Amino acid sequence: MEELIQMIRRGDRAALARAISLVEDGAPGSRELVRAAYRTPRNSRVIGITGAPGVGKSSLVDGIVDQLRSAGRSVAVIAVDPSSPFTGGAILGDRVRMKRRTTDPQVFFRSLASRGHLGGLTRATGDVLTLVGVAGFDDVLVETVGAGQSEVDVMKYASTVLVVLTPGLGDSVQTLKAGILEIGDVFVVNKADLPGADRTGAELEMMLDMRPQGGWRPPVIKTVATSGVGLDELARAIDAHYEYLKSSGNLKTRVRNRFLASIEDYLKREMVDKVLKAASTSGELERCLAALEAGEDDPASVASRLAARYLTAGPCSPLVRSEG
Ligand SMILES: Nc1nc2c(ncn2[C@@H]2O[C@H](COP(=O)(O)OP(=O)(O)OP(=O)(O)O)[C@@H](O)[C@H]2O)c(=O)[nH]1
Ligand SMILES: [Mg+2]
Repeated sequence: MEELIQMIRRGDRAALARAISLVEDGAPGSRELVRAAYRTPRNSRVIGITGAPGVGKSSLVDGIVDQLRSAGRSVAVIAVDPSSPFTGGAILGDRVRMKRRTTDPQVFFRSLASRGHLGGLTRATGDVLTLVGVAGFDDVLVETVGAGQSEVDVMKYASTVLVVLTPGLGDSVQTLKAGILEIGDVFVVNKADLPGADRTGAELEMMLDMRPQGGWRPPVIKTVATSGVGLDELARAIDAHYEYLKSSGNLKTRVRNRFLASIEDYLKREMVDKVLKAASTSGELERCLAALEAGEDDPASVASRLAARYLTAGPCSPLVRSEG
């Protein structure tokens, strides 16, 4: 695995693709691989792109890749869950579209299919981003359909988050998924060639003005991804946000928060495993379930009791065990 990491570091794209597959499948040795990846310097800028199905995220990614390539930067694109029920056919379109880039060694494209298990998508994406970072790309673009919590959670891994909307839906700004407005660093009104772009832009500006001020005020940028209008402005906004993160010290905070979120994620799993295993071995879990069935207890009380009993940090029961 150490050797595979070295190959990725030297720019071997086939090795990178293989490593991503191992992580995606949770194959034997993949934890070891990720562990080695975390111990290798990574300095990629991670740009997240999220928004409702069909707003033009992939088209924008395409345009942004062009912008970044003209600036001489290498780019990896990770499209998360393009096989969602909303976007059945998109994966094919994405593949065809990105095909013309396969001749450019400074562009790497990969789709990640959601394996459907809760939290697994976020975790796998974080690991994949770490691997891509080892490959030394200047920029990593992550596209997710902002349809569910896990897709929004993926944006935790980005240092700059683009939230994409389209005009014409009238109330598109009002129907923004809760939480999406908060995570946006740059807002994009794509399909600005369609009627209503100015109104959508104005509504967004108004909502952003109502946010607590201080620090970075997200810009609202109108684009026509299919013809390239506004993409240079978008690229400048991405750069400006990154500069802001660096000069304000917030980049460090974001990276730390990302690590913290990751630790939290693993910790929850460790603790749940530990408590359930212990309670099951002792037979207590069975008794609790019987009490619940008989209407003599409730899940919250059971959980508190089990946690109090089995989450004791003694020398014989370390909270953190090494990965087996
Ligand atoms: N008129 C207009 N159409 C656009 C624009 N940008 C993208 N489209 C079209 O909108 C459709 C969806 O574009 P995609 O880039 O696949 O959108 P997406 O958000 O990636 O879609 P999913 O991944 O399926 O959620 C395609 O038919 C694009 O050609 C734009 O600026 N103006
Ligand atoms: Mg897409």
